[in-house]
Amino acid sequence: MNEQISTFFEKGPIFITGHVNPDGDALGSSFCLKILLNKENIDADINFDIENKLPSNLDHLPYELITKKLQSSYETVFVFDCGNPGRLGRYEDIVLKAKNIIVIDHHINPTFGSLQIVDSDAASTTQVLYRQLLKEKYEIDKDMADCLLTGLITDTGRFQYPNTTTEVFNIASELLKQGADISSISENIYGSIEFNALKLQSEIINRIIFDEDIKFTYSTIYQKDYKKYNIDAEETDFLIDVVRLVRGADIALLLKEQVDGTFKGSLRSRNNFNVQELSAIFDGGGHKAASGFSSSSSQEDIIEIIKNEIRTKL
Ligand SMILES: [Mn+2]
Repeated sequence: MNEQISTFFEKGPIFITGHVNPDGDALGSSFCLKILLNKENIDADINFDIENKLPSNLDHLPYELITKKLQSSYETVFVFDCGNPGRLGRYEDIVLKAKNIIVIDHHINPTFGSLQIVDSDAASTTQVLYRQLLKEKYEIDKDMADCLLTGLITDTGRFQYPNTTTEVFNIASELLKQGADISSISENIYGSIEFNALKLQSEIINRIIFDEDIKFTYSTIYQKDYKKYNIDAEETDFLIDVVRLVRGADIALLLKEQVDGTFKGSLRSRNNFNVQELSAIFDGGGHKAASGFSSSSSQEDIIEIIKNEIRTKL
């Protein structure tokens, strides 16, 4: 790939975005580019389709850079951590109408983009962006390093998932040299949970079911839980990691009831089981170790479908 992203820096107006309800990787990579463009005195708008508000445990990222009023169209868009345009939410049209669509990602085979800078073996999109910035000889300052490290931490489950390669550690090491503050970032993401979110966690733990035969563990969050504990849905993303803790469970599912009664599912695997294939049944996406989907089927049906699929793959 000889294409340079810098070629497109002059082809404004520019818009930067990532997948709907962005996580640490989508936000980290997007904000990193935004900071770089600011330093280069290049105008760029940045925003995401967010259901409620941006997650508080990622608010070490420069949320203040979010663009309040967007233009109606853009010449160039940069899309981070998003494998298909349907995951852009309300920005799908604005992205697909742009002349230059630059997709920087680590999902398997993104389905769009006039230029794709993609490595599905990379642990995070920030890893892909880091390599690209290095290749194009950009200097990475502390603020950019904090953004890139955030994606690396969250998408490797704090350097624990099988995608945690020596390159991941080398990049993390370089980012620390640039001043990235790993301890305060980690503390913000994992070390402090809203009191009510912690109480909600106890309910989710109570509901965990462990199907030992197929090494499958799952639990559910209902709308009534959000009300009871006065919590926004985006503050509960970490709960899948709690469901995943059960010893002997290789596959974990957290179902999250939506306002309209449908469900969103988050899947994680501990071994080499490919949970992306489970999400694909519901047209969802993601990676081998972490994936997600939406479904209007009943809770019971979703769980049954997943159990059956696991059985066929054992
Ligand atoms: Mn990612």
